[in-house]
Amino acid sequence: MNADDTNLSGDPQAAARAAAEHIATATGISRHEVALVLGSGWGAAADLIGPTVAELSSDDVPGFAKPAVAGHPGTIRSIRIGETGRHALVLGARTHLYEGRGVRAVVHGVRTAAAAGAQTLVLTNGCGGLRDEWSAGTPVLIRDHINLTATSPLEGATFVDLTDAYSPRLRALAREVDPSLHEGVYVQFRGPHYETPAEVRFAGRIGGDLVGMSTSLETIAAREAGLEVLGLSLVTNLAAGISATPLSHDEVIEAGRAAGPRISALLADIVARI
Ligand code: 8IG
Repeated sequence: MNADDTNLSGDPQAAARAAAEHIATATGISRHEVALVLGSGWGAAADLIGPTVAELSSDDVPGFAKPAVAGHPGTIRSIRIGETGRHALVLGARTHLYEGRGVRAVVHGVRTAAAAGAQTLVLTNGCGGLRDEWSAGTPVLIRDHINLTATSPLEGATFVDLTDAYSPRLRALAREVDPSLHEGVYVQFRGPHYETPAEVRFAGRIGGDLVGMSTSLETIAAREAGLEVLGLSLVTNLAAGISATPLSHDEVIEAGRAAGPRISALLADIVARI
């Protein structure tokens, strides 16, 4: 291994392979077929997927750092999926673009998941909702995204098709588990500030239903790596100007806590069928 392979200033794919090797050695699981990124509100879901085989502190894994956000645990877990003999790699530590570590750091977890053998990636997040019928605590399937970060995780002339970036097959599977699931278009802003009401109206006019600060860049990197992506948002607050009250991070944490049991069961049921 080159010294450079363990950080993100060299070849990012080599850094991902180094992280995947570390995970395989530290967990004793050579291949993780499914990977999940658990965002705000989704943290409890891992426990229902199956027994935890190993838990690593993310800052022990090459290229990962301690998470910056309250309510986002900094662990990477290997979980056996029910009795299937397959394993899920659960990334509890997402890096957001607004942390300033660069876009390579944002998608390092996704590239590591691909290098660890994953063919399916479940991306979850907490977000703002634009539809007033989607109250805080409503889970929504991501049908498509609009990336308003003005950046891409792809470097050089890497042209990746994003038609059906959010797998129609996995969306149908999720709706088999819960036919009441809504679908929406996720708009990624850079953050960390929430949007103004005018920006939320803009997001709606260009076709968005959800606003957040993650997921789109991860999906782009996942599609580059050939992963099949399922995106699940939890509306933890109505977006600015949609609700009468100002947004607060406490509200976000509380909505996630209250919705926890339902969305955890939903996620575990979906993962069991992937
Ligand atoms: I949780 O209202 C959460 N994340 N951009 N807007 C944006 N991100 C969010 C929001 C929101 N709520």
